[in-house]
Order: sequence, then C-alpha cells, then structure tokens
Amino acid sequence: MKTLKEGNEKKLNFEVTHGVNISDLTLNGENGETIFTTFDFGGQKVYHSLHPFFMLKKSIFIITYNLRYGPLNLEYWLHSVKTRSPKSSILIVATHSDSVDEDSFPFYLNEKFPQIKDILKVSNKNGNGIELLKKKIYEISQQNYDDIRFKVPLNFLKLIEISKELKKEKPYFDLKTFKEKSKIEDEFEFERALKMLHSWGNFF
Ligand SMILES: Nc1nc2c(ncn2[C@@H]2O[C@H](COP(=O)(O)OP(=O)(O)OP(=O)(O)O)[C@@H](O)[C@H]2O)c(=O)[nH]1
Ligand SMILES: [Mg+2]
Repeated sequence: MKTLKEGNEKKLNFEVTHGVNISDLTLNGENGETIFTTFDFGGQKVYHSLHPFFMLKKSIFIITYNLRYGPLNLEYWLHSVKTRSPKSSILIVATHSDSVDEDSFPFYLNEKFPQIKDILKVSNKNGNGIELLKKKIYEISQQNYDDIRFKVPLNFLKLIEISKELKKEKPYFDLKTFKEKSKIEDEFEFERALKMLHSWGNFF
C-alpha cells in the first residue's frame, strides 16, 4: 500500500501494520480520477478477528503473499472474502519478485474462486509490477461497480472532508457533532448520507 501511494524510491523500512490502517489512494485512468478509501489490514494473527468488521459489502480486495514463502494462508483469506463479501473482486499480489523468480501459485484456485480477477507479481524494492497493479485496480473499479457509483449532492461530498477533519483529532466522533457540522437539517437526508459514507468505508 505504501508503494502504491508513494512509489518505491524510499528505503524499504516498512513498519508492521497494527490493526487496520485507513487512508486513501488516488488513481488516474481514461475515465478520470478515482479516489479509493484503502484499508491496510495487519497480517498478524492477533488482528485477524478484527478484519471482518472492516470488510465492506463491495470493494476490491488485494491479498498479498511473499514469493519467498509461497501462498501460505491464501485459501483461508479467499474463503473469508467469499463468505463476507461475495460481490467484491480480488487481486492476488505476490511480493518480493526482486529476490524470487519462480512462483508456486496454485492456479486451481482461479476456478474455485471466480472472484479472483488477476494474479500479479510485484517488487516493493525496485517497483516492478506496481504500475500494472495500479492499472488493474483502476480497471476493476470502472467495471461492475455501478451499484456503488451514483450521483450525489455536493454537500454529501463535503461530509467526507468533515469526517476526515474530525478524525484528525481522534479516530471516532459523535453523531451530534457530525450532524451540526454537516448542516443537513433533514433527518432522512442525513440518514441517507450516513449510509452512503458507510458503504464507501468513510466510517463505521
Ligand atoms: N526485497 C523486498 N522486500 C520487501 C518487499 N515487500 C516488502 N518487503 C519487506 O518485507 C518486510 C515486510 O513488508 P510489509 O509490507 O511490512 O509486510 P506486511 O504484509 O504489510 O506485514 P504486516 O504489516 O505485519 O501485516 C519489510 O521489511 C519490507 O521492507 C519486496 O517486494 N521486496
Ligand atoms: Mg503492513
């Protein structure tokens, strides 16, 4: 996720992800700019039970594995996504292509899990495969996602900014403050905005 956002020029001193890191990623393509809300899940076992809370009904899942060790818990995660988010697309990304060439990816998984759209090899060290990965993410987002792509009033979009501002202070905020800042008086309209922002993963 760090390489997708910042490129690979910086040193490979990635910090272990604790819990879930939420931020965003902007990608460009033929239909213009798309801003993705990204959820980087910590891979350590202690965090596994936390992930389902943040698995949206429809999104793009990127499941990574290290080519040095092979696709260890891949089938477990594929099942997890299939059960909780059957309409989402999945990209499998194998890292460390700079140090290992051969891949032992079990291709029968493609048939078993039609949600898999592609399997890519990348290196966070030399950046190989990263541009292709960005392209794939963008392409997938432009297909089959019409049900979560809709025209919204401009003031709904302002809510995203407001929620970001509030989250700078602390990772949660109360509904009353949010409603006041939103300046949306109508209860029904406010409820609609909350549902939409939740489906986009802006808050839970
Ligand atoms: N050579 C090489 N090293 C990499 C590559 N990707 C990651 N690393 C290194 O591998 C280690 C783990 O990478 P992370 O991206 O933190 O792995 P992670 O899956 O996010 O791990 P958690 O945050 O604990 O879930 C770090 O020391 C990175 O510097 C790669 O493509 N090539
Ligand atoms: Mg991490």
